[in-house]
Amino acid sequence: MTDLDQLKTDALTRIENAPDAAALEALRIEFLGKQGSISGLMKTLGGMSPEERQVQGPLLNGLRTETADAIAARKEVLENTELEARLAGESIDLTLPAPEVPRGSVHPVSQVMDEIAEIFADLGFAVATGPEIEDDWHNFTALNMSETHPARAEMDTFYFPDRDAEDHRMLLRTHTSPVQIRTMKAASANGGEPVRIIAPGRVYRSDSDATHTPMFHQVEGLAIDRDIHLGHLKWTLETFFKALFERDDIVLRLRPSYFPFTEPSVEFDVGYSNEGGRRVVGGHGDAEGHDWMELGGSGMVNPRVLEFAGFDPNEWQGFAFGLGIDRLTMLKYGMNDLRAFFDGDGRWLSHYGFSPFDQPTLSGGVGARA
Ligand code: FA5
Repeated sequence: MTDLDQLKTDALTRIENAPDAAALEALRIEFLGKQGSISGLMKTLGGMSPEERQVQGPLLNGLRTETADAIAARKEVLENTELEARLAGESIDLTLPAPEVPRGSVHPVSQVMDEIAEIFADLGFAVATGPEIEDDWHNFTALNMSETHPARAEMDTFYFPDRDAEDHRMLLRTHTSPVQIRTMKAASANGGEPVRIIAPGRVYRSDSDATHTPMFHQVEGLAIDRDIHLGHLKWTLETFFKALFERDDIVLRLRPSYFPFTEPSVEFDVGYSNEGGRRVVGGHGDAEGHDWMELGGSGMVNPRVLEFAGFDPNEWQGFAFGLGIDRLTMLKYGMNDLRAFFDGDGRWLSHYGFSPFDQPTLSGGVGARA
């Protein structure tokens, strides 16, 4: 065997056995790099006689090509092996069960707020909002409660120490009624236009026991037009409760009452019965085994309030109502402790909460029932 044959056998064997890309690269440098052994032999061609070069030239060229081809072939094998190993390691077993991801739930109060907005949207009411940090002008004065009005004291109010730029006392709104004022002012600024809004949201009163919490939820309703009367209010409330409780036998009782911002004022109750310790809405409250539950206050918007908000009371009238959403939620979903709503207990929420992907929808909607 010539030296050349020996070199070739040696090179091809080592290339064939190179364990990885780095070892293969080292061999390429060793044989074919600038200082490589085969490159060195190629350089000797220049010093040979033409006869010798004619013999050695093809041999050396052949050796160089074969070595380069062997390196390329080995490189491909190594790359394929590496790819296969990676694919095997990264394979996904689609039959494995998906890992459990803890999922939140929709709070019953949020659920009922959505249902309320849905029903009133069917009746043509838009949703309006207002700030929870209010000034006493919007919360009281514009609602016909002057500085000295006794009704101010009835709503135990959380006040801030500061006053705003117009020297109004700042407070946490005690009801959603200031949204009436803000909405009417915006509508009267355009020269006066009909209004139909509901305003759901948080309200605050410094008061806490089994049926009262310092923060609770109300929804305000307001309809202003040129020919609104108490009959519209009664129909609207009745239609709303029938849709919310998904029952046609809802009986509403309106009782004369007093709110400074409505005249006349009425409180409204719904009839319910007690079934197995659970209140079930429906039927006449005076019937055997039945009673009435107060759900909110309402009335025709006091002409003074219309004036405060920029409407001419000789031309415009309206009705307004405000009801407690938390009590409504208790009635609809059969719960009996208001305070549990705000404890943030995960077990309570997973029991009473609603899946964000599978919420109950109102069967039929208002159109089907009206
Ligand atoms: C008002 O807040 C009036 N703004 C309602 C109104 C609006 C009258 C528009 C006329 C026109 P009242 O203080 O009665 O009224 O509260 C209304 C409802 O909120 C109550 O019927 C009750 O359901 C609920 N509510 C009142 N205080 C609490 C409380 N501390 N915790 C839970 N719910 C409450």
